[in-house]
Formats: sequence, C-alpha cells, structure tokens
Amino acid sequence: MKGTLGFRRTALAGAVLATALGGGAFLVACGAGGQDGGGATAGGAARLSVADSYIPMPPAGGMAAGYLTVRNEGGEDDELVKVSSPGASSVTMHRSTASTMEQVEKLDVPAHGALQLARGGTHLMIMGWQKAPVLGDELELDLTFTRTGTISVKVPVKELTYRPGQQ
Ligand SMILES: [Cu+2]
Repeated sequence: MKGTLGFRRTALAGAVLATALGGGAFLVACGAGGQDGGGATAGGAARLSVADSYIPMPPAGGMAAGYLTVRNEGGEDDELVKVSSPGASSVTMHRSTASTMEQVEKLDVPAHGALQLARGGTHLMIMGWQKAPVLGDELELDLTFTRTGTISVKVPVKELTYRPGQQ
C-alpha cells in the first residue's frame, strides 16, 4: 500500500515537470521565431536592417542628399563600402566637417550599434538623376557592406524640411 502511494506521487510530480518543460520549450521557440530565423547565429555575424531613410526634395537639377540609419543587431562589425542606384548615375558617401564636406570610402556599422546618416553629419550625395524627382517618388539605393553583401532599399523623396518621426 505504502509503496503504491509513493509511486503515484512520483508519477504525478513527473507529469507536472513534463508540462513545465513543455511550456518552456514553447516560449524558446517563440523567441527564436521573432528573430527572422537568425537565432542560430545570435551574437555572431552582423545582422543589418535599414530604417528612417529619406531624401529631401532637391532644388531643380541639383544634387540631393540621402539620409538613413543602418542598425546592426549582430555581434560582428560591418562596414558600408559602396552605394549605387539604378535611378542615379552617382551616389557617394560624404562626411561633413566644420566648413565643408569630404568624400569617404567606407563607413563603419558597429556590432550592436548603428550607422546614422543624418543632417549636419554623414550623408549620401546623389547626382545624375535619370528623371527629375518629385515628392513621393522612391529611389532605389543598393547599399553594399563588406560582410553582409548588398541590401536594396526604396528611399522616399520628402519635402525639404522633413525630419524622421514627424509628418
Ligand atoms: Cu555631401
């Protein structure tokens, strides 16, 4: 009798434990799914995404600036080494200094950090538009990174005074 009761308790405890473990495994699976399948390399390779991209409407026939943020959620640095566009003959990377701006060959995208191209700082210079841009147009930019390869984004042409986060 005593032995049988003891066995039942053990079996019950086992069933509870199995349920708890099952729930835990389910949560882990959900977490991995939210990372776009990148869970296996978490903390390893660079994982890039582009946000807040825009081009302030340039004066007629003039050169345009391009701004965007490249986030790196991975554990490895990357660097932007080339930008091109099927809709413009020249896209270069510029860094603003106190009085002028200079072209740069590459821009760092630090691990667990971001590369920010913003007004008054680093930016893209877009020249030779195939078709004069109008508000609401989107220009494809192909961003090439040392490790990640090329990411293509459609960048909207906004009014001259536009800033991300306001409409
Ligand atoms: Cu410039």
